[in-house]
Amino acid sequence: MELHERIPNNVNLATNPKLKRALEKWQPSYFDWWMEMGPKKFQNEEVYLRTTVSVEADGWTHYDYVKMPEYRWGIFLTPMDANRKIGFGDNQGKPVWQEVPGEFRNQLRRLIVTQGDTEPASVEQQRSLGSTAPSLYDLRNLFQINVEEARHLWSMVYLLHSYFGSDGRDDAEDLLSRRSGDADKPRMLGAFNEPCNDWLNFFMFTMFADRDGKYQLLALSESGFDPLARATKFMLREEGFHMSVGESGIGRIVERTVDLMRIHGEDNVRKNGGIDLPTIQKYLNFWVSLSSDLFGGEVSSNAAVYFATGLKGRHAEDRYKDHQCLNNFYPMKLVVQGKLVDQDVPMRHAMNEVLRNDYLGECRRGVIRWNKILGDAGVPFQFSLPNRRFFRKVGSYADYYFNPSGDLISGEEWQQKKDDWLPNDGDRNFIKSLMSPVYEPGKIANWIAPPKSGVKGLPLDFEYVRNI
Ligand code: BYC
Ligand code: FE
Ligand code: FE
Repeated sequence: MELHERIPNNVNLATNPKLKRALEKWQPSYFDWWMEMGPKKFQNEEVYLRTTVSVEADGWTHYDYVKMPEYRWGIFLTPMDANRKIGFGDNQGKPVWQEVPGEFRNQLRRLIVTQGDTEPASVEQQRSLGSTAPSLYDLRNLFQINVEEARHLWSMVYLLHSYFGSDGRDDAEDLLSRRSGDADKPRMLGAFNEPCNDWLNFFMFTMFADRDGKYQLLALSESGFDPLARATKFMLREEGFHMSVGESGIGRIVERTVDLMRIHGEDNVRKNGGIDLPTIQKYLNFWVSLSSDLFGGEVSSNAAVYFATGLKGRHAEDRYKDHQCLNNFYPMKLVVQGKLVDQDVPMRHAMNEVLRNDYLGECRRGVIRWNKILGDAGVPFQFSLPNRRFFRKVGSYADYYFNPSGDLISGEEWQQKKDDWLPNDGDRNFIKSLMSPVYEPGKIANWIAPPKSGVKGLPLDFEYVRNI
């Protein structure tokens, strides 16, 4: 490990002066980006953060106070397995690639750039949230996620610089010049251009969009391009925390809402400064749909090529017997002449849907845990995942209207009902009205319950962010 380095890493930067120079040249642009587009304010405060310092199973992190601009963003890949073979597709059984195969260069570059683009995008989306944090504990968690997403950017930039020459260096610059939500230079994928400017959005984002991150990383960590597999495998270690912030955040909101209902009666949640359950359901509908779009089209020739070439696999390929998928089909409902009909799609073309299906299964398990909070409190309301066809902007369903149960409906019906299904201006303004900061150690905003425990066994009233 080379922790004394300017760029902590386990990729032998010290012995590769050309690469080191290239990354050190990119570094100042990165800092400019961080100061311009990273968390608004709070750059001089001391935040109790975990820093990734090695790839060992235990002791890979270090916890301490650090000012965010002094966070040591490093490059870490899981250790190489010299015998690793490509696990699927037309090249199954051949040794994995340590260099970019020329014939797949463009596809590989596109996958890495797309993955890389989401990381800074999420930091940009979340940059204003510090000014309305419900507690110091939550403020610290926000910044933890922000610095780690920025480290994920470093990971992808390392791959671009190491393996894609001057094209890769241009890509790395571009990753710093696109901006979430910008009309002229937007981020690449839909969900990463949506505002994420209140904490209900933030928790939904980390629950559902970061979980897309997890599944995409799982698929990329099967890649036959070994450096990509090793980089993404390591990123997955950090990802667990991001999703737990989302799931527990929503859980804490639900707990608080249930409390307010018990104290003041069912219909008075908003009046008493809490978030009513139907509003939570609407935000859930919104972010599940947007995040489902991140998996790409249901029927995708790109996905088929990624699988055939061995560039991007299925989540946990080991679970499957057949790693070729040449003779099987995936059943889907598709719209044909204005009607939903059952169709069998050749499996390789259905790989986006295979991954999305696994993802939605895990989302459903989260919803069940929130419903348990309601059930235990005797509240007769249950959250549900919207159908995968609901409110889609990408793929086979994008040109049609569906209700949350997945039935095809008319445009008029959509117009009439959409405000019951998705957050409307009134909902968004109400949520905004709840957002005021609580920076006193141990104190918490009215609309959310405290967490079960603090960070790393520390008490809740620990000063997670110092010198505010
Ligand atoms: N928005 O053939 P298809 C994360 C386009 S998140 C707008 O299915 P493809 C994180 C697509 O470009 C994980 N456009 O596309 C989370 C294509 O356009 P063209 C990020 C979209 O490329 C939280 C057309 O639709 N990682 O890490 O096979 C915080 C046809 O679609 C969208 C990855 O995404 C969209 N959502 O599949 C921080 C992994 N989706 O070429 C971080 C790498 C599709 O016809 N990326 N289009 O003009 C991929 O594997 C694939 O690019 C995708 C899309 C699965 C995303
Ligand atoms: Fe990430
Ligand atoms: Fe994440």
